[in-house]
Amino acid sequence: MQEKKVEYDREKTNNVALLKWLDKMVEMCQPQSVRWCDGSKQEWKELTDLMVTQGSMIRLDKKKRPNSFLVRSDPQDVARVESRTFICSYGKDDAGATNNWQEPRKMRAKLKRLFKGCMEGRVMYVIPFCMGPLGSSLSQFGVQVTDSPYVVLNLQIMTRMGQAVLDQLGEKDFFVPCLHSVGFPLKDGVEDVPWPCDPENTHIVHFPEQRTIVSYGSGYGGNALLGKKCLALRIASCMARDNKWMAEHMLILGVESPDGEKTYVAGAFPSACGKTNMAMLIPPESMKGWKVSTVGDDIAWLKPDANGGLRAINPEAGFFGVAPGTSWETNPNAMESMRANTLFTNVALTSDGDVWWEGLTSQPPEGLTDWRGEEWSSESESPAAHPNARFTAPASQCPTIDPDWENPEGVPVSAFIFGGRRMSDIPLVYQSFNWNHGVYLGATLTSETTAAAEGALGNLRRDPMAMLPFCGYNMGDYFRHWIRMGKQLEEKPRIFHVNWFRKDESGKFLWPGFSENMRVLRWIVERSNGRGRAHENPLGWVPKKGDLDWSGLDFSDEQWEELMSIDSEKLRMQTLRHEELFLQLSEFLPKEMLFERELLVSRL
Ligand code: TSX
Ligand code: MN
Repeated sequence: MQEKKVEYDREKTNNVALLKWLDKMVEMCQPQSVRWCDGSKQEWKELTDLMVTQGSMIRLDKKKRPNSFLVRSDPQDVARVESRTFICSYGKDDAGATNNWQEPRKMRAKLKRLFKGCMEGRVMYVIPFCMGPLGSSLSQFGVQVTDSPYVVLNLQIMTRMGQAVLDQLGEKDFFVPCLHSVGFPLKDGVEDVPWPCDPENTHIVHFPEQRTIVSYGSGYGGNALLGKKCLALRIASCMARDNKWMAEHMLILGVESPDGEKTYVAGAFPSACGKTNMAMLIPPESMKGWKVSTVGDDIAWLKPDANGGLRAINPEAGFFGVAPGTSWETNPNAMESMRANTLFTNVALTSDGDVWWEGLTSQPPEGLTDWRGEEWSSESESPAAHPNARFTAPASQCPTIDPDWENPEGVPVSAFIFGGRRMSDIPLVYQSFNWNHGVYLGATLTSETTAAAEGALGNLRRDPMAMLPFCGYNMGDYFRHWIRMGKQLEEKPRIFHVNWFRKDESGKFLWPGFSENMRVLRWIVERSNGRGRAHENPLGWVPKKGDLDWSGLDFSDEQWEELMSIDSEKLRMQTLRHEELFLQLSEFLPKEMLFERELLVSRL
């Protein structure tokens, strides 16, 4: 095959490093043409029209779901693939035992073979993007090249992108090069398919020292929208370690008290804990004057400020949320956010051109088409929407979006919350005794899984700080970085653990959850502001029933006692037994974590 010299517009930027990188990418991938993306409405229209015409996308009913579209992925390309995600640091120990590692030189050789000619017959889209508000010192630039118009459309919602980014990037500023291909070249008369991909050869690769990302073979979510998990978590966690800030898998929300006091908290929750619902929480009407606002639902970048406190931005501009389970009952703000200008992936299609998924309504409507494009009825064996079906919606459309969500200075964070799904043993809420004890709570974060899964302890799965799949370096060093941040900070956020999912003996949830979580949130912000009462127990500082606001909720003393009870003997045995992850990391584990474990065991 003769290599063609593909020309492209070199006048868009004076950034020599960018042009040099693009030259290399174009020569390697051999696209038919190159298109600079500008993030405009015109571009959105052209690419949605193109995908609809190609049969890759369905325009939803213009009245019911204006300017919104449904995409169905290949059934083999429906989620992140952790087994194909690599951290290619020079040393294996720098990636740590919880990451896949391969020697960078070997990986580069493999990727070169995969990428050679991989964009033949396709357009290479060049997407300059910014994670974080434009003009913020906490933001980071990236440039993604991709052969997927679906990626361009998603990044229009999820990031700030286009010419304004190129202008700000200027000539020498640092950016993260992100190379992506679906791995389906159109050579020798190969016909295109609605969702091109190459599942057999999928690779999601990070080079933390070079701060570069290469992704091949998948067009889905975190595998393909490289600004999100790859840049904003894996690469950013390495930048944060080196430059003394924090890149965390956390929601950010604001709490406003009736007298106008505003407190921001950030929260890490493993999957299936309702993190997006929490980020968009609506307080119960009976708690008059209390308000919650949303800064972000997934990722927080936090930097120490001049006063020794922490300030946070949401590096994203949209929500890439799991659709199933989202409804007007569980999350009205998410429902409002996706009323228009939204991309839906792998949800079901209704006969009147709208979307549906399990949990949206108690009864499915008649005449559904499932996520694979097949007719579906309630007798069908499989769900109508894929369990990992997504909506991509602009954050600006969220009714509770915080007035400061795009403040370049970020928002001041007063508390961290770690949450797990724990059916039987952990109380509703407790506060750590101090920073290092709080780091221990995050490091030992554990959640119940529905099925016996990889890395599971029974059906309990360890997910330290909800970062296990997203930390770009050694987890032991990551805990050490947290401890070091605590030493650096004058005004440390207070640290809490919550559990909305405790059940009684008959299997009934003890806590009503959802809006009622505001009662816990109120106690958390009052504690963080130096008020609010608490009492010592072996796990930490806990509220007595009278320390929470119960206005408008019937909750008996007996229910409260059961919800907050701890079985010291059981917890002690568990602490001693469930050491798998700690042992896996043992030679890198900070001694402070071992001390905290010893202290906990002796308190129990
Ligand atoms: O998101 C949830 N949150 C956080 C909300 C701000 N969910 C859904 C999790 C699935 C991803 C919850 N589910 C929460 C919760 O606080 N709590 C529960 C458990 C629960 C489920 C149903 C009820 C109560 C608790 N229903 C009734 O009590 C009627
Ligand atoms: Mn996430």
